[in-house]
Amino acid sequence: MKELKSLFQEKTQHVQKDLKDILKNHGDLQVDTVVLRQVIGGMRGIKSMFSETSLLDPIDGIKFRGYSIPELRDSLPKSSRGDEPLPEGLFWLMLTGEVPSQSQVEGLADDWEKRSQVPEHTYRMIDSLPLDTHPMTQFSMAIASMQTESVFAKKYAEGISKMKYWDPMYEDVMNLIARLPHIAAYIYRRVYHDNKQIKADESLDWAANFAHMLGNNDEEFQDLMRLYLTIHADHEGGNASAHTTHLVGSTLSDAYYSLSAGMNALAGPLHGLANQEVIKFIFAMLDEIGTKTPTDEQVSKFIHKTLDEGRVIPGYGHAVLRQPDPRFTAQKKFSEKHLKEDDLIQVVWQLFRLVPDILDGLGKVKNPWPNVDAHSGAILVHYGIKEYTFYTVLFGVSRALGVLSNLCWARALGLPLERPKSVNLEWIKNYITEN
Ligand code: AMX
Repeated sequence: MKELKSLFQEKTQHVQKDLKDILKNHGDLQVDTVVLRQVIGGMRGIKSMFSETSLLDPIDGIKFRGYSIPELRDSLPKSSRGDEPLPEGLFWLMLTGEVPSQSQVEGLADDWEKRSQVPEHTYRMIDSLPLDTHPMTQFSMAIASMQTESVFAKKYAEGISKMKYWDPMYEDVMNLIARLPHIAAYIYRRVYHDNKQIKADESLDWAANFAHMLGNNDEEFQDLMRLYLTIHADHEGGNASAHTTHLVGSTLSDAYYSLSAGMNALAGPLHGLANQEVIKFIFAMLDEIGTKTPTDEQVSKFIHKTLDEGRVIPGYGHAVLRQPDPRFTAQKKFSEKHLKEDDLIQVVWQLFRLVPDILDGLGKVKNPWPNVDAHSGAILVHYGIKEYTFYTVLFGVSRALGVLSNLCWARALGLPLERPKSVNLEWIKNYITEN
């Protein structure tokens, strides 16, 4: 899509100029201090990365180019058959900083449709894996297997100038995003539906076509997928999947290597896998209590038991957020509109009433509120996607939009190889003695 590509290039030139001036005139201005707790404790909160696509506020939650989730739901173009924003629009916004018009998102959807041919060997590679291979493993390997198609890797081998890196990176990113729903749906149908594959419907937008290929043509489900794929896309640069993708990309690995690595980070239970862990937790609780409609007392007892066993309550807590996650709230609003009679949704809301006070009572949890993963599983179960080991793949398809637009920016701005400094225990002890 020429229009998006040239707009992106134009925008990057302005930012490039700004960054150059900033580095020249203010490069030594201090933005943060680092204490030993952060060195040992996962670098929490250290301001040390540059990412244009979104910014996370502990209270207000994520803002994509200044737009909060409720604002996105109001401002981004929608399908004529739904009320939720089209993820194509969010990608455009992240890449350019501008809210696209209806015809621009339709053009982008058409472009992705044209680029969506998955190489045959990727399907053969997926087919060679045992059926019980975790869907995230299949997804990450499928992405890496398409590296054979990388335009960036080919151009780099030919000796392209570093001023032009952004161009083949943009092509890889567009091709990759176009193919992800096809790969994800293929994995889903292969593992859970006897490999009965469903052909793409070219008339549908990116998210609705994904819903169709998964096997559900309900318009409400298609709209859910638009919302889901929008709200999971980005959470600024420091979260594990975004940071991993960026780190790998900073070595000039192409988009396929970088995204595959990012997906491996998303597959961890403290990150994207939490969405599968939440529904497992709810099912285990209902199973043990023996009812679909437990009392508050029964639920509280189960939460306490889980904590006493030294386990976390999945879907609650966050490294940055200090309020209920607006992505949770957006899913709650969707459920209030469409699914409020559903027993499982009621349990999600019951947990929302009970868990925060219990976590607060532990006296150590910095954020007792629900995150994005606390709600999604129960909604998916309602629409027939009950196979929860697949949930993180859905998250991954969405997260690709954010981390890959970031990768385009990184190459356009010539951001360098990431290389923070690590220290050992001896260094820390000496430092303490000296200070
Ligand atoms: N249940 C029980 N204990 C929790 C908790 C939860 N949901 N969230 C935090 N804690 C505990 C931590 O384990 C830690 O305990 P410790 O001192 O004994 O090790 C203590 O509270 C302090 O942790 P924190 O500073 O509040 O959180 P963090 O920044 O270290 O970790 C997170 C953040 C998300 C990993 C953590 O809240 C957690 O494990 N939550 C459950 C898993 C989850 O929902 N992950 C998804 C996050 C969103 C995403 O990436 N998709």
